[in-house]
Amino acid sequence: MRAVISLGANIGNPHEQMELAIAMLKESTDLIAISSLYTTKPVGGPEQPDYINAVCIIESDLPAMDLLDLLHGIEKTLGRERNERWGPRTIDLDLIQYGTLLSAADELTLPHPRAHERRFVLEPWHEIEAKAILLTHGPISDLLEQLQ
Ligand code: A4P
Ligand code: MG
Repeated sequence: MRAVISLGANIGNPHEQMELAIAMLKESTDLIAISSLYTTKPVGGPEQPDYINAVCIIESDLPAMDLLDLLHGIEKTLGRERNERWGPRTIDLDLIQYGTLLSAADELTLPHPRAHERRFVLEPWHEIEAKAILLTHGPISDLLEQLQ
């Protein structure tokens, strides 16, 4: 199944962490596409540095919870610590959408519940898949337009 994954980093060496995260994803899944890196202003949370954000599309056969575990493993390897919600991070890997799976579980909500309102997710995703549809909210090109 096709998975849309968002990457974000804003402390340590964000560019290097993004590169390493992509390399690790490539080892365990088929990487189909990766966006450019975007510099973005932090949304929510405390005062913190700007983010580097990107979106990639992979193909995977893993059950959804196993894919989330894989993402958490990569975060851990790259020194992610969970202190405060929406706080600064060495790397954050979120599963935005996985095939046509719908889930309302706290551990894994699919599609990601805040993707539709986040330019730092929609813009890089649109770059690599302009016609994509967010299952819960419709075409991402429309969502981006509404944000403008
Ligand atoms: N979880 C549930 N659904 C998912 C999913 N679809 N993908 C659970 C990933 N995780 C999911 O995540 C908290 C819990 O969400 C996990 O235990 C997981 O089981 P986390 O990564 O520990 O914490 P977080 O990222 O601080 O929380 P959250 O709510 O995921 O934050 P967001 O919404 O991802 O926001 N501004 C800019 N410019 N760029 C950013 O990348 N990121 C955030 C984080 C805030 N502001 C930002 C950015
Ligand atoms: Mg997260």
